[in-house]
Formats: sequence, structure tokens, C-alpha cells
Amino acid sequence: FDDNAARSKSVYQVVTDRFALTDPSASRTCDTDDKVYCGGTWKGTEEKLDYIHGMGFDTVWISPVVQNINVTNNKLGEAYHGYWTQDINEINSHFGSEADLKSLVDTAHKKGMYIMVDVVVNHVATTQAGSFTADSTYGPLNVTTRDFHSFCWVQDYTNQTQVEVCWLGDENVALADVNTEEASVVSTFNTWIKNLVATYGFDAIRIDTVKHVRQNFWPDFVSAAGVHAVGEVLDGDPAYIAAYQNNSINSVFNYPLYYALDAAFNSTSKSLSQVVTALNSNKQQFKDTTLLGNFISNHDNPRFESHVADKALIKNAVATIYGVEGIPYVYYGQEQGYTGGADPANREALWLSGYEESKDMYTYFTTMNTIRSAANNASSTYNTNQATIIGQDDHNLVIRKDPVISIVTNRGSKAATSSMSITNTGFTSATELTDVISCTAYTTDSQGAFTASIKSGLPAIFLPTSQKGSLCGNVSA
Ligand code: ABC
Ligand code: CA
Repeated sequence: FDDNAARSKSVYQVVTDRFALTDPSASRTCDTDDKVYCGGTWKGTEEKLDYIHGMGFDTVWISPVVQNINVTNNKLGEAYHGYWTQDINEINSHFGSEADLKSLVDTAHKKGMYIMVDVVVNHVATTQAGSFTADSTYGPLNVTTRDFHSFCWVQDYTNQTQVEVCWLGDENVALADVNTEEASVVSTFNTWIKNLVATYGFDAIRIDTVKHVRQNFWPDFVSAAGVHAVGEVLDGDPAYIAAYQNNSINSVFNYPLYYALDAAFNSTSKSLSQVVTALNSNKQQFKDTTLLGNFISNHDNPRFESHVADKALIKNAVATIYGVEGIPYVYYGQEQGYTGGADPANREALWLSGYEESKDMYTYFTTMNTIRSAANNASSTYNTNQATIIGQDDHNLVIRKDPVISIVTNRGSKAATSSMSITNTGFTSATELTDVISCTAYTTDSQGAFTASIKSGLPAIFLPTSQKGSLCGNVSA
């Protein structure tokens, strides 16, 4: 799909090795501290597409698929995450065969779902930091002096030249930095991505380590891919990230909002004003905030649940990424209540959960995605509308993104019931509304306003009752 179609998508991120085994009834221990392959495969992911679709996600972001170095390092383990590229022209046989990968994409398409593949350009991996010599095992990148930047570590992240031409990784596994200034390397990658997308029928790509490659490398790469691309520019500064959206990749992950949400919803004593500050500065810096990838967890950061136990806070953080403009990205395991901390602890095997579809958060994501599609069905501009904050105090935000109004709060599950007068709703008088979280009906007054009730510290999300679809069944005021 293209950028425009991407706006209506809802993405579920898996770590292929940890998401599902080929035999769905099998189990296998998986100690995240070991950092080794645990056995997840593309076949396993294919078997579990209905589990993902059942929550209303239509797009699945899978780990990088290319062949990785086959090492077991004392400190860093194995390439189970897929980011230790060896040969871009081969696939990672730990995850299955080419036929399995094609089958995953084909089956997804039959179900009306899409596959987003993670891709790495910036580096290949080696255990020989300073003395790395490329050879034929690195596929097309086999001439050391032509295809790689000379060795130096990225040490100073404020020095952009160093960020681009020096190496990531460490003495255990060095990430040999690809010479993306070299014309033959550029054409190798552009041809590769075009073929990769065409061969498997991928619908979108997630690009790794975007800030470590010169900004003007990306536009040709993205157009060669020919599908929607979202870039990882891991930085908290909106101006820094926005430059990538404005100059090279239309969609990037919303790290500024992530940091604000993680800080604001992690306890009942924090102020939500930092979320508003982040949203406002994003609007100033980014050319199109409706194409930002919103998330509250991913494979690089401690799960939100590793430091927040209150379900109400978790649900409000999630409601915020759905309530504002942008494309929601949800990291596998959140629906099962996983709590892993920093990498590698946040990459738990999902088969150990039993894939229970009755879990509270599984149902909650189903609700979130159902609201999103109801709003999409009701309004052709829902995806291109920016959110505005129509009410605000330290612990409550009222987010309006027509035709949905969300109240999010960090008062926590022990909070007493409170009420809030909601004005400037955009609704006309006598409009029947439903809070689709509590299934409570409201009717707007002569000004289009109403008084909302906030219970148990949960979010309240209002849709015109005529547009709520199947949510809450029949409710009446
Ligand atoms: C392994 C171990 C880790 C160990 C590490 C050294 O080695 O598992 O325990 O700590 C893959 C694997 C990792 C593996 C690495 C290295 O490879 O998944 O498990 O770690 O072998 C992407 C991917 C990521 C992937 C790679 C490498 C890149 O999403 O999964 O890792 O292909 C940088 C990169 C970013 C990269 C990230 C892991 O590292 O820019 O692309 N992610 C600052 C810097 C960032 C930097 C970040 C973390 O620190 O500015 O550039 O990201 O090191 C904000 C600031 C930010 C600041 C953050 C922390 O705070 O504004 O600037 O980010 O407030
Ligand atoms: Ca680089």
C-alpha cells in the first residue's frame, strides 16, 4: 500500500523468532537472557494471523528476513532478531524457506491483511571489528574498501558525520558500516529492495537505522520499494526527526510522543501537559503528523508494563496513541500483559502465553481498532484530520479528532468518579453520543456540549451513536 492508504492501517509488530512456532500446539522454553533463536517462524506467524486479525490489526510488521551471521557470541548471543545482516540476497533459514515467506504474505492478503517487512541498509554484521574483510559470504557487498566505511565507532551522537560513517555495535558484534555514498552500493540496494518487495509481495517496509545513512540516500530507495515506508530515526528531538520526514521518508516513528507518553502516564502524579507540548511541537516541526507511526512499546525499549502496573494507566496511554493523528503500532505481547524490561527482556516468546483471546488487553485492542474503523467508515477525512486538545488539566486531556472525542486521564484506577464539561465538540445540539468504553449514552445540549463522567480512571471515548457500529450493542440515553 502507499502512504495515503497507510493512514487507515493499524500495525501489530512481531519479533518473528519469538512470536509463533511452526506447530501452534508445540511449546519450547525461551529464556530471553540467552539471546538465542527460540524457534519462531514465518509459518508460525501465518498460523497466527487470525489471532492478530481478531484484535482488528490489519498489518503485521515482521523482523528482517535476510540471512544473518550464524554465530553464537558469548555476550550478545545469536542473530534471532534479524538485524545482523550477512547476505541481503539470501533469506534467514531459521525463519523458514522462501516458499514459507511467500505463503505468509499470500495468506495475509487472502485475509485482507498486509505484511510490512523490516529492512536494514546501514550495516552488515561481523565479529571481527577492526579487522573486518568482506568476502563472498557477504553477497554483493564483497569489496571491503569499496563497499564499507573504514572502521571507527559511533561514539558521539551529536556529531552527524560520525553517526553516518562510523560503526554501530560493539567489540562483540560490530556492525560494519555500508558505504552508502558509493554509486554501485546505491544501485545494489535500490535494485535489491525493488526485487524483495516484488518477489514476496510485501505491502510496506520499516527501515532500520535511518539516521545512520545520509538523508538523501533514502528518497530513491523508498521510490524503488514502491510501497509505504516508515523510518526509524531513534531520537527524542522532533526537529531532528522531522528533517527526515520533510526531506526523505514521509513516515517516521513518533519518538517524541513516545517519550512524553512514557513519562506522563507512568504514575498518577505526573502532569499530562508534556503530552500536549509534544503534540504541539510535532505539529510545528513535521510536515504531516498524520503519517507518524505512534507507539508506546517496541523491541528496543522496555515495555511500558515493565514500569507501569496500573491497567488504567496502560489503557490511557494506548487510548492516546489511537486518539491523536498518526498510525498506531502495537508491540506483540502487550495484549497478553507481558512486562519485559530493556532489550533482551522485552522479547519474550508469545507461545508461553497460550495466545489467550479472552485477555482484557486483547479485548481492549479489539475495541481500539473497532473505534478506528468505525471512525474511518463514518468520515472520509478522519485519517487526515489532526487532533486538537479541547480540554486540559494536569490529569485529564480531551482530544478531539472528528468524529471521535477521547478523554484520557492519568488519575489511575483508584480515582473517584469525576465529571468534566466538554465544549467545542463539533457536534450539533441533541446529538446522541456513546462512550464506547463504558457503554454510556449521552446527548449534547443546545450548544453541542455535554458533561462526561470519568470512572475508575479509565479513558472515555465518544462517538456519535449513529456511527458507533457494533460497539456496545444497543445503548440508549
Ligand atoms: C545488542 C544487545 C543489547 C546491547 C547492544 C549493544 O547489543 O542485545 O543488550 O545493549 C539489533 C538488536 C539488538 C542488538 C543490536 C546491536 O542489534 O535488536 O538487540 O543489541 O547488536 C535499530 C533496531 C534495533 C537493532 C539495530 C541494529 C538498530 O531497532 O533493534 O538492534 O540493526 C541506536 C540506533 C537505532 C538502533 C538502536 C538500538 O541504537 O540509532 O537505529 N535501533 C540514543 C541515540 C540513538 C541510539 C539510542 C540507543 O541511544 O541517539 O541513536 O539508537 O543506543 C533520547 C535521546 C536519543 C537517545 C535516547 C536513548 O534517549 O533523544 O537520542 O538515543 O532521549
Ligand atoms: Ca552508516
